[in-house]
Amino acid sequence: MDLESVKRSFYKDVERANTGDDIEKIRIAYLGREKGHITLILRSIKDLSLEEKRVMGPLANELRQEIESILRIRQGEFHSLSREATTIDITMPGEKASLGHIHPLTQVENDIQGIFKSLNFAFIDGPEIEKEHYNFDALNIPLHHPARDMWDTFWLKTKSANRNERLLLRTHTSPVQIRYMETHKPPFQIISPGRVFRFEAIDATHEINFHQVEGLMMGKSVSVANFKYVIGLFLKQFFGKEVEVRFRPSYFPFVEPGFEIDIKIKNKWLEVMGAGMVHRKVLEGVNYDPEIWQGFAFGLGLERFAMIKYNIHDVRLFYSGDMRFIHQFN
Ligand code: FA5
Repeated sequence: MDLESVKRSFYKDVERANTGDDIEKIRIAYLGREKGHITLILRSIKDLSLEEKRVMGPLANELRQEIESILRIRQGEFHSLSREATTIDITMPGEKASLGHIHPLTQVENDIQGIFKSLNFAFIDGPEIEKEHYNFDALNIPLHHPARDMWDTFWLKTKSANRNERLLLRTHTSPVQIRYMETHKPPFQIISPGRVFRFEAIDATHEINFHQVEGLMMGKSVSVANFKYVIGLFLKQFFGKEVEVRFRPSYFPFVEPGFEIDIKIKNKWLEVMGAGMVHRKVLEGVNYDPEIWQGFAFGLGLERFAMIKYNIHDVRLFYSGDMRFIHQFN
């Protein structure tokens, strides 16, 4: 038989099959080691000319694979039908349901929230699509301020509906500070975790889409000492042990003084958050009297904390979709 007729007769036979046994018979008729139709064809290929071999070899193998997979599917169908028909043996061990689990980043976010809640911080949410005003201007970063270059921005083509303002994907969680202060009177302490976006080159410690947790504590006598104390408590609880921490002077337009905090892992410092005392211009912008109210703010990188806690060397793994990575956190 030639390939075409073998194929045609195979499909006819499969259509007629009514049981798993029928399928097994078809398997032997076509793929049987001695006289299976496909086996015979494959065996005869060696007698063909080189030209013919090149054509027939792949075609015959393709048909063999097609037949194998059809038979496997049909056999499976008959198998499950026959199982359904039998009575259930309740003494058999059950089939284990496979359960999903929390993504490591969500886990770290939950841990961080839990710690700050225990320190009496309230949890606040903010929008991922943000107005230019909240992401920049109200944070003392007006248009043409060179500090805008610190945050490479994804701008949206659409403008805000009511005021025709420019919209963007927020580059940090700091706009939540302004939104909250505009509508609340101090004293208070809040945290706001969320997704942020930056149009920058990706590498082992930088993603274009990552998460921050913003913190803001406002009161009449809040100082840098309070910040150091709160962050110290947080770090100790989060890592479950003392970690080596370094405060470095730094610049953010919305704080004064400003600093960055690094944690030492494997003898290398990794920057994990920016922080500082809220700038008086920001306070004035939300109608807080800077002579009365002062506060500290910080923005930490969630992925960086997860990387240190679980010893992960590359931030890109979190979004890789590689289940071998994700399942390690079951
Ligand atoms: C800020 O975004 C400031 N809004 C932080 C801040 C808040 C300062 C309040 C003062 C007061 P920065 O760009 O440094 O700062 O980002 C903060 C943290 O986010 C970094 O320390 C780092 O942990 C993390 N981070 C920054 N860029 C990336 C990135 N591309 N991928 C992953 N994590 C990042």
